[in-house]
Amino acid sequence: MEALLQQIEQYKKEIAAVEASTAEAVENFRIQYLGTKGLVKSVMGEMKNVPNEQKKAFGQLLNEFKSFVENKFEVLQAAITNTDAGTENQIDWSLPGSHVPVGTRHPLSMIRNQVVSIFKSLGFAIAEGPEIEDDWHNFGAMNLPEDHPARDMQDTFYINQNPSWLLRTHTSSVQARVMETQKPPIRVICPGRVYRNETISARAHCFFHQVEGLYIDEHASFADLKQTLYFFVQEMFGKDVKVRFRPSYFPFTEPSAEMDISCLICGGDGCNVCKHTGWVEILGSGMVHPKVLENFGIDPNKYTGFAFGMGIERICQLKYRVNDLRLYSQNDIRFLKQFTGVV
Ligand code: 2NL
Repeated sequence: MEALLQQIEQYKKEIAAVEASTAEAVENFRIQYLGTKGLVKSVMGEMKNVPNEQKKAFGQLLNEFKSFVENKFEVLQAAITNTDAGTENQIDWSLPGSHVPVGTRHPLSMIRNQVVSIFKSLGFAIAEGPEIEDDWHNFGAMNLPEDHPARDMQDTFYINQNPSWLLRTHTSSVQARVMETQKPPIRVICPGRVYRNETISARAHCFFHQVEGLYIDEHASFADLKQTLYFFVQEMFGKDVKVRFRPSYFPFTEPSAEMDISCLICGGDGCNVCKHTGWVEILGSGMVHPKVLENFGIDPNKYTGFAFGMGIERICQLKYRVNDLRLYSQNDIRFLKQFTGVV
Protein backbone atom coordinates (compact mmCIF):
# COMPACT_ATOMS: atom_id res chain seq x y z
CA MET A 1 0.00 0.00 0.00
CA GLU A 2 2.71 2.41 1.04
CA ALA A 3 4.61 1.66 -2.17
CA LEU A 4 1.53 2.44 -4.25
CA LEU A 5 0.97 5.77 -2.49
CA GLN A 6 4.58 6.74 -3.14
CA GLN A 7 4.22 5.66 -6.74
CA ILE A 8 1.19 7.94 -7.18
CA GLU A 9 3.07 10.87 -5.66
CA GLN A 10 5.87 10.19 -8.15
CA TYR A 11 3.41 10.13 -11.07
CA LYS A 12 1.94 13.43 -9.92
CA LYS A 13 5.35 15.10 -10.00
CA GLU A 14 6.03 13.72 -13.46
CA ILE A 15 2.67 14.80 -14.77
CA ALA A 16 2.92 18.27 -13.28
CA ALA A 17 6.16 18.74 -15.20
CA VAL A 18 4.73 17.71 -18.59
CA GLU A 19 4.80 20.41 -21.26
CA ALA A 20 2.86 20.23 -24.51
CA SER A 21 2.90 23.07 -27.01
CA THR A 22 1.16 21.41 -29.95
CA ALA A 23 -2.24 19.80 -30.42
CA GLU A 24 -0.45 16.55 -31.19
CA ALA A 25 1.51 16.60 -27.90
CA VAL A 26 -1.68 17.30 -25.91
CA GLU A 27 -3.40 14.38 -27.61
CA ASN A 28 -0.44 12.14 -26.78
CA PHE A 29 -0.77 13.24 -23.15
CA ARG A 30 -4.46 12.30 -23.16
CA ILE A 31 -3.73 8.87 -24.64
CA GLN A 32 -0.82 8.17 -22.31
CA TYR A 33 -2.59 9.20 -19.08
CA LEU A 34 -6.35 9.28 -19.66
CA GLY A 35 -6.82 6.82 -22.54
CA THR A 36 -8.42 3.38 -22.20
CA LYS A 37 -4.94 1.87 -21.84
CA GLY A 38 -3.57 4.90 -20.02
CA LEU A 39 -1.94 5.33 -16.64
CA VAL A 40 -5.06 6.44 -14.74
CA LYS A 41 -6.91 3.30 -15.87
CA SER A 42 -4.07 1.03 -14.77
CA VAL A 43 -3.72 2.73 -11.39
CA MET A 44 -7.47 2.40 -10.90
CA GLY A 45 -7.00 -1.34 -11.60
CA GLU A 46 -4.99 -1.56 -8.38
CA MET A 47 -8.26 -1.24 -6.40
CA LYS A 48 -8.80 -4.98 -6.61
CA ASN A 49 -5.60 -5.62 -4.61
CA VAL A 50 -6.59 -3.23 -1.82
CA PRO A 51 -7.94 -4.80 1.38
CA ASN A 52 -11.64 -4.09 1.96
CA GLU A 53 -11.20 -1.85 5.01
CA GLN A 54 -8.88 0.46 3.07
CA LYS A 55 -10.94 0.60 -0.12
CA LYS A 56 -12.83 3.77 0.83
CA ALA A 57 -9.75 5.86 1.65
CA PHE A 58 -7.87 4.51 -1.31
CA GLY A 59 -10.80 5.14 -3.66
CA GLN A 60 -10.80 8.79 -2.64
CA LEU A 61 -7.09 9.04 -3.31
CA LEU A 62 -7.45 7.51 -6.73
CA ASN A 63 -10.32 9.87 -7.62
CA GLU A 64 -8.19 12.80 -6.57
CA PHE A 65 -5.39 11.51 -8.76
CA LYS A 66 -7.74 11.17 -11.71
CA SER A 67 -9.00 14.74 -11.22
CA PHE A 68 -5.43 15.94 -10.99
CA VAL A 69 -4.58 14.38 -14.38
CA GLU A 70 -7.80 15.63 -15.98
CA ASN A 71 -7.12 19.11 -14.69
CA LYS A 72 -3.61 19.03 -16.12
CA PHE A 73 -5.05 17.90 -19.47
CA GLU A 74 -7.50 20.83 -19.50
CA VAL A 75 -4.72 23.28 -18.70
CA LEU A 76 -2.58 21.94 -21.54
CA GLN A 77 -5.50 22.04 -23.95
CA ALA A 78 -6.48 25.58 -23.02
CA ALA A 79 -2.88 26.70 -23.57
CA ILE A 80 -2.70 25.42 -27.17
CA THR A 81 -6.23 26.62 -28.03
CA ASN A 82 -5.26 30.13 -27.02
CA THR A 83 -2.10 30.02 -29.11
CA ASP A 84 -3.97 28.72 -32.18
CA ALA A 85 -6.64 31.39 -31.87
CA GLY A 86 -3.84 33.93 -31.65
CA THR A 87 -2.14 32.94 -34.90
CA GLU A 88 -5.39 32.52 -36.83
CA ASN A 89 -6.97 35.80 -35.95
CA GLN A 90 -3.93 37.97 -35.74
CA ILE A 91 -3.76 40.35 -38.71
CA ASP A 92 -0.38 41.24 -40.13
CA TRP A 93 -1.03 44.79 -41.26
CA SER A 94 2.30 44.93 -43.09
CA LEU A 95 1.29 42.22 -45.62
CA PRO A 96 0.65 43.53 -49.18
CA GLY A 97 -3.03 43.53 -50.16
CA SER A 98 -4.40 40.74 -52.33
CA HIS A 99 -4.70 41.74 -56.00
CA VAL A 100 -8.25 42.20 -57.29
CA PRO A 101 -8.18 42.16 -61.11
CA VAL A 102 -10.05 45.09 -62.61
CA GLY A 103 -11.69 44.78 -66.04
CA THR A 104 -11.15 47.23 -68.87
CA ARG A 105 -13.63 48.95 -71.14
CA HIS A 106 -14.07 47.13 -74.46
CA PRO A 107 -12.33 49.08 -77.26
CA LEU A 108 -15.55 49.23 -79.29
CA SER A 109 -17.40 50.68 -76.29
CA MET A 110 -14.64 53.27 -75.83
CA ILE A 111 -14.86 54.43 -79.45
CA ARG A 112 -18.67 54.40 -79.39
CA ASN A 113 -18.68 56.50 -76.20
CA GLN A 114 -16.30 59.01 -77.78
CA VAL A 115 -18.39 59.30 -80.96
CA VAL A 116 -21.57 59.64 -78.92
CA SER A 117 -20.15 62.34 -76.64
CA ILE A 118 -18.90 64.41 -79.61
CA PHE A 119 -22.37 64.43 -81.19
CA LYS A 120 -23.98 65.03 -77.81
CA SER A 121 -21.88 68.19 -77.53
CA LEU A 122 -23.52 69.33 -80.78
CA GLY A 123 -27.00 68.77 -79.34
CA PHE A 124 -27.76 65.34 -80.85
CA ALA A 125 -29.93 63.01 -78.75
CA ILE A 126 -29.24 59.27 -78.50
CA ALA A 127 -31.85 56.86 -79.85
CA GLU A 128 -31.95 53.09 -79.53
CA GLY A 129 -34.18 50.44 -81.04
CA PRO A 130 -34.71 46.69 -81.47
CA GLU A 131 -32.15 44.43 -83.13
CA ILE A 132 -34.93 42.23 -84.51
CA GLU A 133 -36.74 44.38 -87.05
CA ASP A 134 -39.38 44.15 -89.73
CA ASP A 135 -38.82 44.67 -93.43
CA TRP A 136 -40.43 48.11 -93.43
CA HIS A 137 -38.24 49.78 -90.79
CA ASN A 138 -35.04 48.18 -92.05
CA PHE A 139 -35.56 48.35 -95.83
CA GLY A 140 -38.91 49.65 -97.12
CA ALA A 141 -38.91 52.98 -95.33
CA MET A 142 -35.27 53.47 -96.34
CA ASN A 143 -36.17 53.44 -100.03
CA LEU A 144 -34.63 50.03 -100.69
CA PRO A 145 -36.69 48.49 -103.50
CA GLU A 146 -38.07 44.93 -103.18
CA ASP A 147 -35.44 43.57 -105.54
CA HIS A 148 -32.47 45.35 -103.93
CA PRO A 149 -29.55 42.94 -103.44
CA ALA A 150 -29.21 43.99 -99.76
CA ARG A 151 -32.53 42.23 -99.07
CA ASP A 152 -31.13 38.96 -100.38
CA MET A 153 -31.00 35.97 -98.02
CA GLN A 154 -27.27 35.96 -98.71
CA ASP A 155 -26.81 39.32 -97.02
CA THR A 156 -29.59 39.47 -94.45
CA PHE A 157 -30.43 37.13 -91.56
CA TYR A 158 -34.16 36.42 -91.70
CA ILE A 159 -35.86 34.84 -88.67
CA ASN A 160 -36.79 31.23 -89.56
CA GLN A 161 -40.07 31.13 -87.61
CA ASN A 162 -41.30 34.31 -89.26
CA PRO A 163 -39.38 35.58 -92.32
CA SER A 164 -41.08 38.97 -92.13
CA TRP A 165 -38.68 39.57 -89.23
CA LEU A 166 -34.95 40.03 -89.68
CA LEU A 167 -31.83 41.11 -87.81
CA ARG A 168 -31.32 44.79 -88.62
CA THR A 169 -28.60 45.34 -91.21
CA HIS A 170 -28.04 48.98 -90.19
CA THR A 171 -29.28 51.28 -87.43
CA SER A 172 -31.28 53.32 -89.98
CA SER A 173 -34.22 51.27 -88.67
CA VAL A 174 -33.87 53.15 -85.37
CA GLN A 175 -33.98 56.50 -87.16
CA ALA A 176 -37.05 55.25 -89.04
CA ARG A 177 -38.73 54.72 -85.67
CA VAL A 178 -37.67 58.20 -84.56
CA MET A 179 -39.21 59.79 -87.68
CA GLU A 180 -42.33 57.71 -87.09
CA THR A 181 -42.84 59.11 -83.59
CA GLN A 182 -41.23 62.57 -83.59
CA LYS A 183 -41.71 65.71 -85.60
CA PRO A 184 -38.84 67.82 -86.99
CA PRO A 185 -36.57 69.35 -85.96
CA ILE A 186 -34.84 65.99 -85.37
CA ARG A 187 -31.25 65.53 -84.23
CA VAL A 188 -30.42 61.96 -83.21
CA ILE A 189 -27.55 59.53 -83.27
CA CYS A 190 -28.11 55.80 -83.13
CA PRO A 191 -25.29 53.59 -81.92
CA GLY A 192 -25.83 49.85 -82.07
CA ARG A 193 -25.04 46.35 -83.27
CA VAL A 194 -26.04 45.32 -86.77
CA TYR A 195 -25.96 41.98 -88.59
CA ARG A 196 -24.93 40.81 -92.05
CA ASN A 197 -24.74 37.26 -93.34
CA GLU A 198 -21.01 37.14 -94.06
CA THR A 199 -18.47 34.36 -93.79
CA ILE A 200 -16.33 35.25 -90.78
CA SER A 201 -12.74 36.24 -91.55
CA ALA A 202 -10.20 38.87 -90.47
CA ARG A 203 -12.01 41.42 -92.66
CA ALA A 204 -15.66 40.39 -92.35
CA HIS A 205 -17.94 39.38 -89.48
CA CYS A 206 -21.59 38.46 -89.16
CA PHE A 207 -22.16 41.37 -86.78
CA PHE A 208 -20.53 44.74 -86.29
CA HIS A 209 -21.25 48.13 -84.74
CA GLN A 210 -22.43 51.36 -86.24
CA VAL A 211 -23.25 54.89 -85.32
CA GLU A 212 -25.71 56.59 -87.62
CA GLY A 213 -26.87 60.17 -87.37
CA LEU A 214 -29.92 62.04 -88.64
CA TYR A 215 -30.58 65.78 -88.74
CA ILE A 216 -33.86 67.14 -90.11
CA ASP A 217 -34.91 70.77 -90.04
CA GLU A 218 -36.01 73.61 -92.30
CA HIS A 219 -33.04 74.69 -94.44
CA ALA A 220 -30.68 71.84 -93.39
CA SER A 221 -28.03 71.94 -96.10
CA PHE A 222 -25.13 69.97 -97.51
CA ALA A 223 -22.87 72.65 -95.97
CA ASP A 224 -24.32 71.73 -92.55
CA LEU A 225 -23.53 68.07 -93.26
CA LYS A 226 -19.93 68.87 -94.22
CA GLN A 227 -19.29 71.17 -91.27
CA THR A 228 -20.85 68.74 -88.76
CA LEU A 229 -18.76 65.84 -90.01
CA TYR A 230 -15.62 67.97 -90.24
CA PHE A 231 -16.09 69.02 -86.60
CA PHE A 232 -16.56 65.35 -85.69
CA VAL A 233 -13.32 64.10 -87.25
CA GLN A 234 -11.31 66.97 -85.77
CA GLU A 235 -12.61 66.07 -82.30
CA MET A 236 -12.09 62.36 -82.91
CA PHE A 237 -8.72 62.33 -84.69
CA GLY A 238 -7.15 65.72 -83.93
CA LYS A 239 -6.99 69.16 -85.53
CA ASP A 240 -4.36 68.17 -88.09
CA VAL A 241 -6.57 65.65 -89.87
CA LYS A 242 -7.60 66.54 -93.43
CA VAL A 243 -10.89 65.49 -95.01
CA ARG A 244 -12.26 65.01 -98.50
CA PHE A 245 -15.71 64.14 -99.79
CA ARG A 246 -16.26 61.80 -102.74
CA PRO A 247 -19.58 61.45 -104.56
CA SER A 248 -21.23 58.11 -103.78
CA TYR A 249 -24.57 56.31 -103.89
CA PHE A 250 -26.97 55.16 -101.13
CA PRO A 251 -30.66 54.44 -101.83
CA PHE A 252 -31.70 56.53 -98.78
CA THR A 253 -29.75 59.71 -99.57
CA GLU A 254 -29.48 62.02 -102.57
CA PRO A 255 -26.92 63.38 -103.16
CA SER A 256 -24.62 60.97 -101.31
CA ALA A 257 -20.99 61.29 -100.37
CA GLU A 258 -18.31 59.28 -98.66
CA MET A 259 -15.84 61.04 -96.45
CA ASP A 260 -12.13 60.20 -96.34
CA ILE A 261 -9.61 61.42 -93.80
CA SER A 262 -5.87 61.73 -94.29
CA CYS A 263 -4.23 58.46 -93.26
CA LEU A 264 -3.44 58.43 -89.53
CA ILE A 265 -0.89 55.68 -89.90
CA CYS A 266 1.45 57.32 -92.44
CA GLY A 267 0.21 60.92 -92.21
CA GLY A 268 -0.64 60.86 -95.92
CA ASP A 269 2.70 59.58 -97.23
CA GLY A 270 1.28 56.22 -98.29
CA CYS A 271 1.16 52.86 -96.45
CA ASN A 272 -0.68 49.51 -96.43
CA VAL A 273 -3.66 50.85 -94.48
CA CYS A 274 -4.40 53.62 -97.03
CA LYS A 275 -3.24 51.41 -99.92
CA HIS A 276 -0.68 54.11 -100.75
CA THR A 277 -3.31 56.73 -101.48
CA GLY A 278 -2.79 58.77 -98.29
CA TRP A 279 -6.58 58.66 -97.63
CA VAL A 280 -8.85 56.28 -95.71
CA GLU A 281 -12.62 56.02 -95.96
CA ILE A 282 -14.30 56.81 -92.65
CA LEU A 283 -18.04 57.25 -93.24
CA GLY A 284 -20.95 57.48 -95.66
CA SER A 285 -23.39 60.38 -95.75
CA GLY A 286 -25.87 62.35 -97.78
CA MET A 287 -29.00 64.47 -97.88
CA VAL A 288 -32.01 62.39 -96.79
CA HIS A 289 -33.88 61.17 -99.89
CA PRO A 290 -37.23 63.00 -100.33
CA LYS A 291 -38.98 59.60 -100.57
CA VAL A 292 -37.66 58.66 -97.09
CA LEU A 293 -39.06 61.91 -95.65
CA GLU A 294 -42.41 61.31 -97.40
CA ASN A 295 -42.55 57.78 -95.95
CA PHE A 296 -42.93 59.43 -92.54
CA GLY A 297 -45.23 62.24 -93.56
CA ILE A 298 -42.44 64.83 -93.46
CA ASP A 299 -42.96 67.40 -96.24
CA PRO A 300 -39.73 67.46 -98.34
CA ASN A 301 -40.64 70.93 -99.62
CA LYS A 302 -40.54 72.28 -96.09
CA TYR A 303 -37.90 70.10 -94.47
CA THR A 304 -34.54 68.82 -95.58
CA GLY A 305 -32.13 66.60 -93.70
CA PHE A 306 -28.73 65.04 -93.72
CA ALA A 307 -27.71 61.61 -92.48
CA PHE A 308 -24.52 59.66 -92.03
CA GLY A 309 -23.31 56.27 -90.92
CA MET A 310 -19.98 54.94 -89.75
CA GLY A 311 -18.54 51.62 -88.59
CA ILE A 312 -17.10 51.53 -85.06
CA GLU A 313 -14.74 48.65 -85.89
CA ARG A 314 -13.30 50.73 -88.75
CA ILE A 315 -12.49 53.67 -86.46
CA CYS A 316 -11.04 51.27 -83.90
CA GLN A 317 -8.85 49.74 -86.60
CA LEU A 318 -7.50 53.18 -87.49
CA LYS A 319 -7.04 54.39 -83.91
CA TYR A 320 -5.69 51.21 -82.33
CA ARG A 321 -4.43 49.34 -85.43
CA VAL A 322 -6.53 46.25 -84.78
CA ASN A 323 -6.12 44.19 -87.94
CA ASP A 324 -8.50 41.29 -87.33
CA LEU A 325 -12.25 41.83 -86.78
CA ARG A 326 -12.55 38.53 -84.93
CA LEU A 327 -10.50 39.88 -82.02
CA TYR A 328 -13.40 42.10 -80.94
CA SER A 329 -15.67 39.18 -80.04
CA GLN A 330 -13.23 36.48 -78.90
CA ASN A 331 -13.00 37.84 -75.34
CA ASP A 332 -9.28 37.14 -75.21
CA ILE A 333 -8.04 38.88 -72.09
CA ARG A 334 -4.61 39.44 -73.70
CA PHE A 335 -6.31 41.57 -76.37
CA LEU A 336 -8.81 43.31 -74.10
CA LYS A 337 -6.36 44.33 -71.36
CA GLN A 338 -4.37 46.45 -73.81
CA PHE A 339 -7.11 49.10 -73.86
CA THR A 340 -6.75 50.83 -70.53
CA GLY A 341 -7.95 54.35 -71.33
CA VAL A 342 -11.00 55.49 -69.37
CA VAL A 343 -13.69 56.60 -71.78
C1 2NL B 1 -22.15 53.74 -94.23
C2 2NL B 1 -23.20 54.60 -94.79
C3 2NL B 1 -25.12 55.85 -94.23
C4 2NL B 1 -27.23 56.81 -93.75
C5 2NL B 1 -26.25 55.89 -93.46
C6 2NL B 1 -29.57 57.32 -93.24
C7 2NL B 1 -30.57 57.19 -92.31
C8 2NL B 1 -31.78 57.73 -92.57
C9 2NL B 1 -32.03 58.39 -93.72
C10 2NL B 1 -31.01 58.49 -94.62
CL1 2NL B 1 -33.02 57.55 -91.45
N1 2NL B 1 -29.81 57.96 -94.38
N2 2NL B 1 -28.37 56.79 -92.97
C11 2NL B 1 -27.07 57.71 -94.79
C12 2NL B 1 -25.91 57.66 -95.55
C13 2NL B 1 -24.92 56.71 -95.29
O1 2NL B 1 -24.18 54.90 -93.87
O2 2NL B 1 -21.19 53.46 -94.88
N3 2NL B 1 -22.30 53.27 -93.01
C14 2NL B 1 -21.35 52.44 -92.35
